[in-house]
Formats: sequence, structure tokens, C-alpha cells
Amino acid sequence: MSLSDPTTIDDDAAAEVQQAINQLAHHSSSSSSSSSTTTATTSTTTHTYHSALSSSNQNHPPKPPLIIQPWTKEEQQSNIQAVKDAVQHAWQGYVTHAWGHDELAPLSKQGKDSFGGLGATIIDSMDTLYMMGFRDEYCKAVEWALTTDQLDFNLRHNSGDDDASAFEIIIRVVGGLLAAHDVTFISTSHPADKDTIITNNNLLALIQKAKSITERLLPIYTNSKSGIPYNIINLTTQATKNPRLNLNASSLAELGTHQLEFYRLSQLTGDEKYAAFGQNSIQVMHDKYPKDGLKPLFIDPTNATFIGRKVSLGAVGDSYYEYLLKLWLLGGRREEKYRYMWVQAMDAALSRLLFTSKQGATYIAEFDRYTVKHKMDHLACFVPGMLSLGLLSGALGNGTNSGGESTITISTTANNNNNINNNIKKSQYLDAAVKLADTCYHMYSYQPSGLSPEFITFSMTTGEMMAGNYNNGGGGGGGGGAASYLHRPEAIESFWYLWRLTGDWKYRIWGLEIFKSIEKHCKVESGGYTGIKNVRGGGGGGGGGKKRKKEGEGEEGGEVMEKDDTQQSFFIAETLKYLWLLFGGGDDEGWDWENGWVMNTEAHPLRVVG
Ligand code: DMJ
Repeated sequence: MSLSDPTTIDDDAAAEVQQAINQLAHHSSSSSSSSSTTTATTSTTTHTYHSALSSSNQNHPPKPPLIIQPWTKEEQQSNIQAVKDAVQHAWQGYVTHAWGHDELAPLSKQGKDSFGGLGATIIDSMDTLYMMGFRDEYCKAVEWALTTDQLDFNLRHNSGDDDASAFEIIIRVVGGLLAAHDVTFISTSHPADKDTIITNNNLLALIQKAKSITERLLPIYTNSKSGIPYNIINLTTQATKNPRLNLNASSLAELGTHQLEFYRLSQLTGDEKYAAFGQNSIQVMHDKYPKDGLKPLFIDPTNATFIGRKVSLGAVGDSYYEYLLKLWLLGGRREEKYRYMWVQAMDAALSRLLFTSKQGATYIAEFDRYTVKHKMDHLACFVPGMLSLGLLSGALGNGTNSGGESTITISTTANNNNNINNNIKKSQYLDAAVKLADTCYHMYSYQPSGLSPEFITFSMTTGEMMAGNYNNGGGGGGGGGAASYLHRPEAIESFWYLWRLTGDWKYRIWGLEIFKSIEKHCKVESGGYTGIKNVRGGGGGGGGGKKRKKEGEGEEGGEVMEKDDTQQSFFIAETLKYLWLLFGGGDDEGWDWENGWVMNTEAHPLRVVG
């Protein structure tokens, strides 16, 4: 595999993955690809999708088998257009009722500031608007970002205590600004349109904005003796701390999800310190615990020791693992240590956390020391996509340290393990990806609303898959309960990667089914989309059910789908963008790894350079 050409998969890797896909197709009862390449092709076959999961479950009555039939060109165009219409509706609601705030509350028609009041939805949406061709909307967003006092720390009017999550600002705002620069500068043959706001100077100003916001956040690193950053910063005083709820520890996902943005910022500014801060925290994690591929969720920033032994690829852990792989990719596949750490973590996850229920659902469990929790967050539904991206990009190499400099020592055992049989490993990864995505689809299809809860649990006696309770996990008033649907993108993100890897039409059909449920239950006629408090319908408490029923916002079986009155800033940035990509909306441009792009965890495309 050539390290100097990171945008193509080498032939051997592609052939090996294809062999694994063919084997899997042979053994699988579900429909599968008839394509002969690793990227999606148009098949004309019609399949009937039979779930591997038992259909005898009383709580989840069997649905008719899904017909998997490729769309005609007209159907495809109409599905792509429907997603673009949804983006316009979501954006218009935000512009009308919440401009300048972080998020839209579409039912109460006002704004909310959950991420420091930096206009998160505007910046989170910029690259999606550009990619989908909404140039006027994109220009309005860029103009705001370059002129607002809210992003200027000398002029900014702050409200309340001004504490904010550095992680959320980095993935949404810093990532959004850098991606707006990258997609605009590189995606067309006309990098700058002199008649509009899209000028080279303005694009450089976006980088300067990203830099000044990052500078504001840097005390999360400079206040830490260990190199492990704090989670929270006061944007006015720059005081740093960690949440008491987390035992004053830094969380794994938050410390491990600055690296792509900081790496790209260093490339674009020529100042290496940002990349160095981010990469040092990964190095510290490895140096302290080199044998643990799976790292506990909480780390003391004063001395980099683990607090507790909870492990999860869902909430609080997820994007740490995602960034190990993507940092390797964004660096042109040279920094072998990141690939190695990723493979080490995935091997451990697949051997220790992967379970199949008595009814045939494969899931990623969590554990706390020696106790396995048979629970899977929707957040963990990014895993099939991450495994697929690993396969698409050739991350399952021969395990040798053939890349650039590495200060991480790779254990001989791990090296030997990685060398034993790459083909077996590739088919294991693919098998896990396909089966986990299947479960993620059923997290939606089993609910009366057709929308997924925040997490599911599995009964050890019957194997039944259960949505979390309405009041379990903080739900009720705020819409954050276990049974709530919060516009999460992870399952659709994975369907996109798996579609690219296998060409199996079921992923597009699943995406369309979920999109229709979103349109039915979440669309607010006056603008925007709301989340749902209880995906099983009804829900009680919280009020407003009768009133909303009158508005006729799509109820099923006479049941009220109680709304949470929040349009997440990642709804346009991720959920709708991944649907558009899944349906083929970005095929002409090619916003994917093969064409030199790596998505940050908020689906902001960053350009692979060098
Ligand atoms: C997004 O902000 C990011 O994808 C993050 O990594 C996880 N949570 C949300 C989406 O669910």
C-alpha cells in the first residue's frame, strides 16, 4: 500500500475485503451485495430482507419482510431532493426563530444556548449547506461567522456563568469552520467566487476564527499537569474544571476527540502546537496503559490515572476510538501508532464486548470491571461505520511499523496477533459491522414510531431487545430519557459506510424508512424538527400532548409521540448530511475517504493533505 497516495485503496486490500464480502454474502440469510467492487454500484436485483432476529417477540410483532429493490434514477433523485427539502425546512425554522443561538426550540419558537452561545447550528450547518448547493444560505452563515461579536472574545456579550464543554465547541464550531474552509476551497474548480462572500480572504478569515476560538480553549491543556485536558472551560474567565458528576475526571471521548481538528488547524496555520497538544494526550493514554486497547471512561487530569473501570463504545467513550483511526487517515496513513492503537482496541472490543442475544441480535455491550452490561447505546451505532472505514482504507495491514516515526512501543504479542491471519480478521470485522448495523436498524424498526431510543438492553432469559424506560436516564422533562429520539446520526452514518463497502441496497432502503419516520413524527409545520420523548408512543408527563395532537404532527395508532422541543445542531450537520450521502447526493463530488476526505465526529469533512 502506498503511503504517498492516501486516496486510493490498494488492489490487494480491495481484493481481500471483496473476498470477505463474498464469503459473508454466501453465509448470510439477509440480502447482500451483488457488486464486484468495494464501492457501491447499481444492482438491478430485487431481494427480500429477512431479519436474522427472531420474529416471535410479543413486544415487537413481526413486520412484513422488507423488499429490497434498487431505486430508479427518478426515485433516487426524488429521495435526494426530499432530504434537501428537509435541510431547508430545518434551516428555515432556525433562521426564523433562533438565529444566533446554538439550537432551535421549534415548538416554543425560540433559541437555546447549550454550547457557549457560539451560534452552533449556523457553524455546524455551513459545510452541509455548501455541499448541497444552498449558496445563499451558506453565504449568510459565513457572513455571520465573520462579523458577529459572539465569536469575538473581546466584544462578546456573555450570559450566565459562561461555562462550556470544550469538546462540543471543538467538534461543532472549530470543526465546522475548518470544514467550511476545506469544502469551499477545494471542492470546485473555482475556489473563490469574487461576486459573493466566498473569497479567498474570507476563507482565510474562517481559519483565523477557528484559531482564535481554539486559543480561547487552550487552558484545558495548559492547566493540566498530565497532558490530559479538562472538559469544561469558562469562556469569560478561562477557568477549567471537570464535571462533579464525572467524579471530577476527564472523559475518554472528550479528551480523545480534539485531535483531527487540531491537526488540521496546525496544517492550515503552520503552528504545530495545536496538533502537539492533541497528540500528546493520546500518547499519555498509551504510555500509562499500553496493554489496554479498551480504555476506561474516566481519567484524572492531575496524574492521568484511570478512575473506575467502566468501558463503553457508546456514551463517554465513542469518538476516542473513532479518532484513533481517523487521525491515522488524516495524517496520510503515516503515523502507524494510531492505526495500531485502533486495531488493538477493535480486537479487544470484538473479542470481549461483542455478544449475540438469544434472538439473534448482535450488539456491543459495556462493562464495569468484570460485570458485563447487556446494553447498547444508539451512540455505539457508529461502530459498524468505523469498522467499514477501517476496511475501506486498508487499516488492517500486516501490523508492521512501516510508517513514519512512532514513539509508541508495539508489543510483540499484539504484533504477532495482527500478523496471524489478516483475512480472518477482515472477515471478522466485516461480519461484526454487518450484524451490528442490522441491530441498529432494528433499534428503529421495532418501535411504534420507527425511531430509535437512546439505548437498548437485552434480556438474558428471553434475548428480547428492549428500549430503555421513558423515565430511565433523565427523561421526562428534558427529552434526554433512555426512550427518547434525539436526531442521532450514528446508524445512518454506518449505513453510508456499509453501502460504500458492500453496495447492498438494504442500507439505502433502511435509511429511507428512517427518514420517513423522521418526517412523520419530528417535522414541525412552522419550521424545524423536534426530537421525541418516547419512541414507543405516549409517554405521559411533560404536558402538551393534547395540544400537539391537534397540530397533527404525525401520530401512529392514535398514540401521541410526545415532543422534546429541540432541533439538535447535528441534525443538519450529520443526520441529514449522512442521509443525503447515503442516497447518493454527493456522488459527483465524492465526499469520502477514497476522494481524500475524513469526516470529523460531527460529519465535518476535513481534507487529507500531504
Ligand atoms: C455528535 O455531537 C457527535 O457525533 C458526537 O461524537 C456524538 N454525539 C453527537 C451525535 O449523536
